[in-house]
Amino acid sequence: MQKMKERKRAGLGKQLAELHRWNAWLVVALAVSGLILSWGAARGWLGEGRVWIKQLHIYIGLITGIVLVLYAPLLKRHLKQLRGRPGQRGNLAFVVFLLLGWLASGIVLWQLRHLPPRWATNALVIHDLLTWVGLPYAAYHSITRMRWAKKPQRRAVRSDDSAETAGGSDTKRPYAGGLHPAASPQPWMTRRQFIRSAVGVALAAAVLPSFFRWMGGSLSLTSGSGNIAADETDANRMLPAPQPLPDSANVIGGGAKGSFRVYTVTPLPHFDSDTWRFTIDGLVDKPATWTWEQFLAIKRKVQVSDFHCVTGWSVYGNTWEGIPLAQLLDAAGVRANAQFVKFYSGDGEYTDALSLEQARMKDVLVAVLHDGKPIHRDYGGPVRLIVPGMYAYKSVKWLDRIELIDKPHIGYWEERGYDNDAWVKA
Ligand SMILES: Nc1nc2c(c(=O)[nH]1)N[C@H]1C(S)=C(S)[C@@H](COP(=O)(O)O)O[C@H]1N2
Ligand SMILES: [Mo]
Repeated sequence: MQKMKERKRAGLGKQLAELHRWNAWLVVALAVSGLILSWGAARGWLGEGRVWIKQLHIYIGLITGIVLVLYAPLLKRHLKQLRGRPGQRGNLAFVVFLLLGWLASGIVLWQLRHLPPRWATNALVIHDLLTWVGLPYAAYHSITRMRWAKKPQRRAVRSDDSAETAGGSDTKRPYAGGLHPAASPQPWMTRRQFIRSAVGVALAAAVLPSFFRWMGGSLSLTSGSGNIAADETDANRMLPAPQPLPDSANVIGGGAKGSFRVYTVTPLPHFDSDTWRFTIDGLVDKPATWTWEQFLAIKRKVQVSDFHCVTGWSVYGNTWEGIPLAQLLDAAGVRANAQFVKFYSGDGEYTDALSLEQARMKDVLVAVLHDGKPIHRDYGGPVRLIVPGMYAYKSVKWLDRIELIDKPHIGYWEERGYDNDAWVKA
């Protein structure tokens, strides 16, 4: 009877150890791929690889779901095994909570094209928040459990160590070594405590600054503009500054909610009104090139719209001011054989395209101001395209040329695996 119980216990221990190992490696793989995906500066040189890494991240995430399913029937016995060890039970509960949270929010992000954007917005906040908390926790957990961190060096440590594995407080437990602890002087901190604190402090120092920066940005869904502080100097030198129309100056959208993540596939370019030019050419009757001052003389309109990135973040209620694309097209006189409109970024790399019919939608804007202010260089200023009905990879930053063409053009990200159909489902 006793033996059978023991054997059963050993079997459970083995299964749990196996699942724990799997889970640990999956979390490492998810952490690495996830951090790469969130690393804005790597977008350009990763190119198509980014789309692959995203697929990989999704598949690995789904595998953690399988590990959780395999674990579920063991949960009850595992908890029983951990009776009287509140520390370890707490750890278990937290890890399961993390994994379920990552999985659920990850599935929403994976399927975001079929869901309302608000779902993805919330799922991304949850996914990120769990990552901010969960990754340092996982790092702490694995570092402090490594053999060298546990290895007792002195007797005084040993007593603490055995008490610790039993779940916390270092009193009550009978002393495991030969000597009574009182016989040797107690160090003010055991090796184990020291290592734990050092690891904790180091991780906090490494993570907290960027965490607070993220809090200030991503979580400030209610605070005003998603753009960086107004006094932050703009790398562009565009003079004179565009004067906002009243609707724009009054920010009729009430101020953008959420924050833009700065995306670029090249080093951030910058522009000077002395050399900046804007061109419309290709299959038009009246190709034209404008200087900044001439461009500012073109009649503009104000619109309020939401902005959705296909990676899950959105900025709601942007007050954009700019030239409706249809107006520019009409002025240029689109020829009958033109079928598509190609957009060029002044970064020299990024392009995208719309069909003529899409380009003539009335909310497609060649934008110059955001929430009453010139568009900051980081966010595509002085001039960027805005296509509210589609994911923002269509919204070319640093737009400086529009070309009318008769064949489809595959844009920068579409060439690297993004869907040419960029419609946001309402
Ligand atoms: N020139 C250029 N335009 C671009 C991009 C880019 O990398 N380069 N990224 C696109 C994508 S995927 C998004 S989500 C938005 C991001 O705009 P933001 O950097 O102002 O947040 O710009 C779009 N336009
Ligand atoms: Mo995007």
